[in-house]
Amino acid sequence: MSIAIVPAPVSVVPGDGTFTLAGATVSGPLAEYLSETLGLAVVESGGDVRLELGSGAAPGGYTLEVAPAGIRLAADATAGLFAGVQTLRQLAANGPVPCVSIEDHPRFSYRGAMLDVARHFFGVADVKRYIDDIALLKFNHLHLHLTDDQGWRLEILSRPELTAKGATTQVGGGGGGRGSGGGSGGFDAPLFYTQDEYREIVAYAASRFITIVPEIDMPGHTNAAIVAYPELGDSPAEPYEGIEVGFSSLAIRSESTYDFIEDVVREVVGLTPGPYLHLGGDESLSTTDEDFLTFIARATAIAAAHGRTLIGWHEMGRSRDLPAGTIGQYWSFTTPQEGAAEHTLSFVEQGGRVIMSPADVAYLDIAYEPDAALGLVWANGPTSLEQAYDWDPADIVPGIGEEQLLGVEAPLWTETVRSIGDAEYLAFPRMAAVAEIAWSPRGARQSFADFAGRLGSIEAVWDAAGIRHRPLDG
Ligand code: TNX
Repeated sequence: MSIAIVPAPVSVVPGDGTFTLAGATVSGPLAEYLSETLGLAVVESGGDVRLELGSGAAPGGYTLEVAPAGIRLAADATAGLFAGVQTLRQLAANGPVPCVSIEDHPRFSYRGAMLDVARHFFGVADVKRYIDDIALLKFNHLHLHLTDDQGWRLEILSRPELTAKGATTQVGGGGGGRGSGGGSGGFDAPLFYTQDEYREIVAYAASRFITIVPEIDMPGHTNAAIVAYPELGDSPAEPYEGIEVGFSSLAIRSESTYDFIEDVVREVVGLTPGPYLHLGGDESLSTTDEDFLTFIARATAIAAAHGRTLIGWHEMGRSRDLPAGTIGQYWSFTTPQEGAAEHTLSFVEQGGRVIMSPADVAYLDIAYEPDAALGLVWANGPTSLEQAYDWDPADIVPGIGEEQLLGVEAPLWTETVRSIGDAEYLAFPRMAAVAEIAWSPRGARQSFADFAGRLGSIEAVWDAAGIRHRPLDG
């Protein structure tokens, strides 16, 4: 019996025979979750499937032993057990569980997905679904792009107009449609998260061992904030439903801009338990170079005073005044374009590390093929599954290797994405390719053909969970 797991584990030693899940019991931490996902009956202790803490497995990792008489899954921390459960779900997807001995641990501690809820809004139920989708592939961070020109999506109590006036629009209009990502009409619900809803997302993510990384993009991508509070801009702004970028900027020389950042950061940090805060910094094409540097130094200092590790898109590395340890997120191509390598190295020189999201391979919003109804075509796109698999984050920027990398992230921008089903179609199967790059140590990865051959097993899980995906042979 073949054993196919995505992302590829560190070591897989097949055994003889199978274990039958039907009628089996489960005990230990996460027993309830296994009961929900695989239908096992929970028992106090001594289950046929035993989940155990304290194994000596590597950080974030697990060991899984499947024998005809029972299954033992062990890890040092519950997050490792959770990763092992995802492996077990794949092993169980195609009938009896094959006997096997697996040792596994992640290559990178930061394995991220990003959802843009600004261009099109996605309600709480949709975000929870995406959280479950990415958990299956052992992602452990969800970056939410919460603000952009088209909308401000998080309630800020000290700045009520941000959502009263700045959240009424999204790409292509169609306000309302909450829960379906908009565009379907018929509903009249607001296109933002109340603070309670955001807390609900954070808690749900935590139950899947996923850390929410909130992004408040600045000084560009701020049209919606300026619609809400005109004093934040140098000129008045109108609500925007198009897909151009680079036309907005906060007023750099006005003190009210920095009061605003203080208010927003204070509230976002108060709502978000994770260690990271993403401040954007990309595509500030309407901000002069001098103003950009002035702004980044002040804005990052305000944010860092709230005790979080900051993340910025790689353009932020133009600044040499970053708080120590600020993380750079690289979104140029696998061959770095103008300035991108230098700007990314600047984070490392200032004591930080790097998250790799090369747009020509890791952007899930790029179309799969020319003339596709879904997805953008730029970044050398279309982007095939093979292209999404065939790269390595340690080979992109000279001077940024394994040690300098915090991890890898697959962003999904939503200019063309109007429903969570559309999001899933663009994400799967390419997100499985990025997951393997983020999780599997280099030595555990083989050829694209080997990867593609293993995808059938995870497809069975996608189908059982009702996750939309592009046909694997398409
Ligand atoms: C570039 S990536 C952007 C986004 C767009 C995306 C579309 C980045 C930091 N900025 O504003 O949505 O391309 O693929």
